[in-house]
Amino acid sequence: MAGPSVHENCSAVACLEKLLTAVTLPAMATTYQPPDYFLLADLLSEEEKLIRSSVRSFVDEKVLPIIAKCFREERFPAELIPEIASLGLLGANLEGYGCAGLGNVAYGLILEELERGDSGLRSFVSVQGSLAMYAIHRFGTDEQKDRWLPRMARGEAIGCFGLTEPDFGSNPAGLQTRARKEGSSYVLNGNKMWITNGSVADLAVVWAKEDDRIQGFVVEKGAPGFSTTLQKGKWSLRASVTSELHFQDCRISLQNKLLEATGLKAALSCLNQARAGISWGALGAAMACYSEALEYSKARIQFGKPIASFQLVQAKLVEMLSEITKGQLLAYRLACLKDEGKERAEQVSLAKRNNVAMALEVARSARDILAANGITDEYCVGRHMANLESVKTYEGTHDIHTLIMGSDITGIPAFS
Ligand code: TGC
Ligand code: FAD
Repeated sequence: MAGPSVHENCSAVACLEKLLTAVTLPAMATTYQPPDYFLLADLLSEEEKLIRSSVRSFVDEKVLPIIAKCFREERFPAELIPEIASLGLLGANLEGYGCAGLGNVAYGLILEELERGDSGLRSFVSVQGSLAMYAIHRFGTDEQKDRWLPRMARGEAIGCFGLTEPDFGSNPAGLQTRARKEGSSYVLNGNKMWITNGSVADLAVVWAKEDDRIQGFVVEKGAPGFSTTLQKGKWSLRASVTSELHFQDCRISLQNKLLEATGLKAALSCLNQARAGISWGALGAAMACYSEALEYSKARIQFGKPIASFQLVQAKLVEMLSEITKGQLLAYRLACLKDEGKERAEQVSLAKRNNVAMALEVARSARDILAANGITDEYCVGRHMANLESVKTYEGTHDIHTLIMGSDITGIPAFS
């Protein structure tokens, strides 16, 4: 299998350099003090710290000033894509093809910072890098990789990942989308639903059954018989594009099959990548909520004192910080296991399940501390709380991850 060209390696290095030097550019001083009770920063390399600060500055300067308005208008801030790409954040832990080739701790820190801004932004980057690019990187032919990955890393081609269908969410094995070979084409029929980036994507990685075997295909925007419908009216992940994909006698070339992506296992192995990233992303949302609640509690006076002086408020803050700290250690260790190639899918389930449920509880507690102010979009806690309801559902619901772990520890699958 041919590796990436010299040119592509050079652009990966350029991405990384941009990421590392971004912090030296004139930047708005961040006032954000993330909780780090167990000195996790001591475990980070200088490179990881620099990457984190550059993404932190990007979020402070470019995301936070606009995100509440985007959420209100149910609009994904697509204008940020070029900068996200030029910082090397797309497919950042993939090797070659213009990708930054970062380790999983650095990649996790990127997702943590992005989700501190908004889960929708992290979703965009997760779907592009950990689902669509990863699927092509792992299962694609050399031609498919050369055609798509450099453009996807540069943000010039946007990808989506179509597994879920209207009648098959938690149980993708039953999916109904069909692919049949006809002459020099595959003909696809079926519908996908809840697909992040769907309506803005230049290519969709689509999972369909050929002779009852699940296979991966790349369907390009404009393919005859392929259309999308934007799903509107969400009260969660409003700053993210969610769409239905429709395939009606959709004709694609035989070359668009992901030859190595055979069986549900292939699709699920992509999910492992995104789920691991979510375990970091959710921390970012939780840390933003905790920080906002802590500041608020010190400034808000009731009964003549800051509410932070009341024991019940302190108990909430302590609970939030304790759970965040445990979640940080979990995500860090998972990333190290991934770097060593030792992680198991069930460990990924534990981290995704724990950290998302934790973040949702933290967001709810923070909203409670902000009380009435917590339901307005002047503060971030309500937006994060609403977003995390989706994050708890996608990439395997909380309960599906419970069953995955239950099956692992007892040896008895309880899915059906
Ligand atoms: P089961 O028989 O258990 O497994 C079928 C084959 O797959 C293997 N396998 C895995 N391989 C890699 N990674 C994993 N996590 C794997 N889990 C299972 C398994 O060993 C088997 O291999 P083989 O060789 O025997 O064929 O399959 P099942 O049909 O019983 O289903 C198991 C279950 C329920 C856990 C699975 O279907 C599941 O995970 N369901 C949840 C579906 C889900 O997570 N969908 C996510 C859609 S994408 C998305 O939500 C993107 S949101 C993105 C964003 O905006 O950020
Ligand atoms: P269902 O599977 O119908 O589940 C309903 C309830 O039943 C849940 O509580 C579930 O835990 C429970 N349940 C189901 N089976 C069992 C069981 N065996 N035992 C016990 N309880 C069970 N999908 C994609 O393919 N690509 C995407 O990009 C994508 N993006 C998304 C973005 C958003 C904003 C959202 C909300 C979803 C997205 N999804 C995407 C879909 C997501 O993966 C599914 O929603 C998820 O897998 C759950 O499927 P479902 O909603 O059909 O719920």
